[in-house]
Amino acid sequence: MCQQVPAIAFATAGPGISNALTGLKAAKLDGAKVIFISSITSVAPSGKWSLQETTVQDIEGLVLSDGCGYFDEVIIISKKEDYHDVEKKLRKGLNKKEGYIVGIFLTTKAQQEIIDSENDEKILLPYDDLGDHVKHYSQEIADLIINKNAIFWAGFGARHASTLLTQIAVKTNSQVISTPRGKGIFDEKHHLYVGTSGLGSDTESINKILHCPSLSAVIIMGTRLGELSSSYIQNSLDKVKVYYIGLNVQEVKKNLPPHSVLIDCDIETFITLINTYVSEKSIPSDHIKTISTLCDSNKYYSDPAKNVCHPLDVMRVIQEIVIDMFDCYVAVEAGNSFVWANRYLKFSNPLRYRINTAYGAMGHYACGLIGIAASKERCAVGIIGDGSMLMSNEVSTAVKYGLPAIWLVMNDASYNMCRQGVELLGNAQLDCDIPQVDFALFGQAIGATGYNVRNIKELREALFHAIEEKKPAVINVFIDKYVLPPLNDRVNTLKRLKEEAHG
Ligand SMILES: Cc1ncc(C[n+]2csc(CCOP(=O)(O)OP(=O)(O)O)c2C)c(N)n1
Ligand SMILES: [Mg+2]
Repeated sequence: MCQQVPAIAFATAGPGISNALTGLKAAKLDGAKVIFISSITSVAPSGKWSLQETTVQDIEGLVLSDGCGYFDEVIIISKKEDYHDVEKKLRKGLNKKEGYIVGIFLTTKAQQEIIDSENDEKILLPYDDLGDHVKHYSQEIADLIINKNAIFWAGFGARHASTLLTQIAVKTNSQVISTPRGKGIFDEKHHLYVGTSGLGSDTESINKILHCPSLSAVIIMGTRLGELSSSYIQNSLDKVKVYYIGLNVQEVKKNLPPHSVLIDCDIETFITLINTYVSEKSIPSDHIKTISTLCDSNKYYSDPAKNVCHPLDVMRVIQEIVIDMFDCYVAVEAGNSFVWANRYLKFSNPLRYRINTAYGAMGHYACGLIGIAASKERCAVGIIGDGSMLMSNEVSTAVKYGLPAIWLVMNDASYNMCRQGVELLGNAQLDCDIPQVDFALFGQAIGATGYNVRNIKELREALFHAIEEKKPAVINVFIDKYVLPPLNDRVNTLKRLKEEAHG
């Protein structure tokens, strides 16, 4: 997805398809390009109740005319001639920069037919034509960032514009906010970085900057500003100009203040245009301060008497070893890991941090970690809750293919985000306990290296060793379940939504 290359996934009929739906929906919401290929059994139900029977009817319900289903398009192949249209449809769909999830389903009859390949022409992505309004707005925005005070707010869609965005922000002294998926597009240690918006964010300080009287514009790009990406703080931007740049303006429209200017353009192209108006201006090096990370403090939070790690110390060691020392990929799972990592980890490079804020399915990265590790370029470290790890994982696949994937399990014997969320909302307690699991043993049983960690020294050693080894590993970190993560933002959003619903 990061390289804009489509992925192909295969599954069997019946449960193969239904098990894939969560992943496909998440991919759709993330703007990925996936060609999903599966068998189906027949066009209509046979009436014989055969095992795993899957029909055209079952599949057609997965795509909706308003674009909100599991697929953008499904293609049913029930006879040889049905292949004729496939190439045309794939060319059209894969040319869309905003993502495309297509399902190709072959009936049992079609699976037995062999077709000749007639065309091996490459599928090329066309370049966008620049309309006059795009040129006009690029000049207007350039003028604002050069002569006034404007802020960039970048999401994952801006990842390919990282270098240019950085140059422009530094040259014009413009501050940058990022969404969780946009972390690292602009160096989070740079003094112009404001912080990460959405779940876990420090909304108070971000809001202070967004409502500073001298601010004239907010330039948003590459994010749909969904709840976990924004906490909907954009709705309060009524005193400044708001610009949205991206190829999906219609999708985002309702989630922006009404006075926003929507610029339907590829972000990289638009940023390149802005850059042509921004003159070369170097900032003297002594003006460049950096933001400190958890590692810059002498303070540790774990209480040795408790024999468990404080989550902030875990984040500190991840910052120190996983990010700053080894520049690994980091993926975080739904649950408290989302909150701790969004707020406290700082990335200086794009495409290192992965989080699925749109769908937030537990198991997303306990499984998806292997996809990131498959490049074998660098280790992929997943920060995964114990509940998610028990729900599903792909440690065995990593062992089979010798992938450099490390599952760092935040073991609090609890569905803790639910436990603490319910408490913070003032609702009656739910049973969120999970029996404590020895995930080191679990990892070893599958063939990975397993580590049990109860303090920061052990965590440092385990992480260092696992990353150096570049083999599948499960690091079971016992953490303090009573510490509250910075969840207030989400809690307040939920309270506000509840109030709005009740008028
Ligand atoms: C498939 C799925 N089921 C349920 C949820 C709702 N949910 C979100 S976080 C969470 C608890 C996660 O527990 P754990 O993985 O142990 O993480 P923790 O919050 O304890 O760190 C649940 C049940 C979800 N996001 N996805
Ligand atoms: Mg847990």
